[in-house]
Amino acid sequence: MALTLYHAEPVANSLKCLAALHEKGLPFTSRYVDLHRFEQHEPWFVALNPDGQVPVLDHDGVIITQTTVINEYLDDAFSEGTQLRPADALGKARVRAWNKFIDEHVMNHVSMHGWHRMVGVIARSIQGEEFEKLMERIPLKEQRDKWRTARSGFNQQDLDEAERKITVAVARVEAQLAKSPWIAGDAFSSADINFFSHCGMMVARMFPHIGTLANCPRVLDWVERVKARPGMAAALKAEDRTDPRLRTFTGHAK
Ligand SMILES: N[C@@H](CCC(=O)N[C@@H](CS)C(=O)NCC(=O)O)C(=O)O
Repeated sequence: MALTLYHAEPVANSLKCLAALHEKGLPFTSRYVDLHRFEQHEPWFVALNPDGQVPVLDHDGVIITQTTVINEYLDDAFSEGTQLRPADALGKARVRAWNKFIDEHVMNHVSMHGWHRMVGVIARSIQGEEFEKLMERIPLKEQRDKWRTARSGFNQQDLDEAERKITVAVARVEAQLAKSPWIAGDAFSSADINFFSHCGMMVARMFPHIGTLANCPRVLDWVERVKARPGMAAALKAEDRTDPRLRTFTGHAK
């Protein structure tokens, strides 16, 4: 059995699958894909994932994409280590509902702020002609548009609306953590990995007025509990080539 994960820095989508692999204690080859050098748009990588995005899982030569699908697959294919979803139907449904909420209503909004603050700096550092050449290689039109917008700067109204949605999501998780120790119930699950990777680990740093002790004490306590898990702690130590100046936005591990 051979597993390879193609991934970038331990944050957001890449962290989601790195954490699942470490939580399950599965041996895997880590293949760092350098987003700063646009390696995800190179032909060899687009041949693996036509969307030109990380992470990608290779299991004995079979390619699996989409983080939530990858994590479900790992849980279905391997019984070892942490079970990322409970065994019962209701427990599974709760985890799935939270993952759907995080994928559809959290991920993109935090990502917009990340792109505005971090990717924008990278995009503006590339000269016009070179930038256009790099854009030509991006397979998804949505991603090409996002790179262009990051270069010129996102609209303030869109940024404000994204922040409003993040406020709603954090309040929802805070309310849930008053009822159960983990997001989807009594056991740690892939929903905890998902919310931590896309929002929890950086909320206090990126959105200091949302991630306050007064506003979401349970979320902040939960962030510490998630970080302290050996699986997550190992995932957070993955290769990180982020420019230290940009790292301050997300609170990357290193
Ligand atoms: N829906 C995809 C999203 C993957 C995604 O957005 N990956 C980002 C990294 S967090 C990426 O590859 N960005 C580089 C790019 O789009 O050029 C998933 O869940 O796997």
